[in-house]
Amino acid sequence: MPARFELNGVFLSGPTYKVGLTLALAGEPFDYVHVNMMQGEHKQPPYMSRQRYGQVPLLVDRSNGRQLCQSAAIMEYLADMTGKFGGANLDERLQAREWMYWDFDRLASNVYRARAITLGIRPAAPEVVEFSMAGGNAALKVLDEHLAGRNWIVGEGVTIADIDIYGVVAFADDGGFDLAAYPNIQTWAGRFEALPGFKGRKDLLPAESQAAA
Ligand SMILES: N[C@@H](CCC(=O)N[C@@H](CS)C(=O)NCC(=O)O)C(=O)O
Repeated sequence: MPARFELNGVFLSGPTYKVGLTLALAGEPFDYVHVNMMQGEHKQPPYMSRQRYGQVPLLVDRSNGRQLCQSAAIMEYLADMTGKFGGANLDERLQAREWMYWDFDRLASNVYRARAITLGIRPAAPEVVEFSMAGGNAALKVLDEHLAGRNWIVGEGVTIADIDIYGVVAFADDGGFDLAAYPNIQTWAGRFEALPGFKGRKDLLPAESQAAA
């Protein structure tokens, strides 16, 4: 029987990793469909009719036919559906959402951009690299200070805010950021990596489509 969830994405993609990680930590098996971005599959009508932005990831919930885009929105959906990682109460849920919006505004934008430039995926002028490094380091400092004396970003347990932000921090090295400068982030990341079901970014998503185990 096919798995309930079908994750469409690319193994190198941070947002795809975030969604796969949420599923893995929640103990939800998923079929994985590789989207051939090199051949522009994500901009073709069959894919765009399911993912209006022409991006990965796309999550299909086969139990009800929903086709969901935007990693943060997908993670909120998964928290609702599984009853996991959504926060212990409304205040925690709101705080988790706040951190996720902050992530895409300040952290992910800079870290993912710096990574894409460093890996040669996106050409850019040196000023863009400087801008991204400065913005990324400023955001890492905010996160590091917030994590002082805390186990998790919100409340006393793991939330989708941790998963979302870990899904950026895991790519910081590639972007040339030195995480040794952020000891609280390093401690938190180690704690996160010890969670049951955790898989690193190089182990979670295959390079090709794969049915759930
Ligand atoms: N805000 C989106 C960002 C998704 C995103 O940037 N995906 C990239 C791959 S990592 C993509 O599909 N890029 C192709 C494009 O934007 O045309 C999310 O979180 O899902």
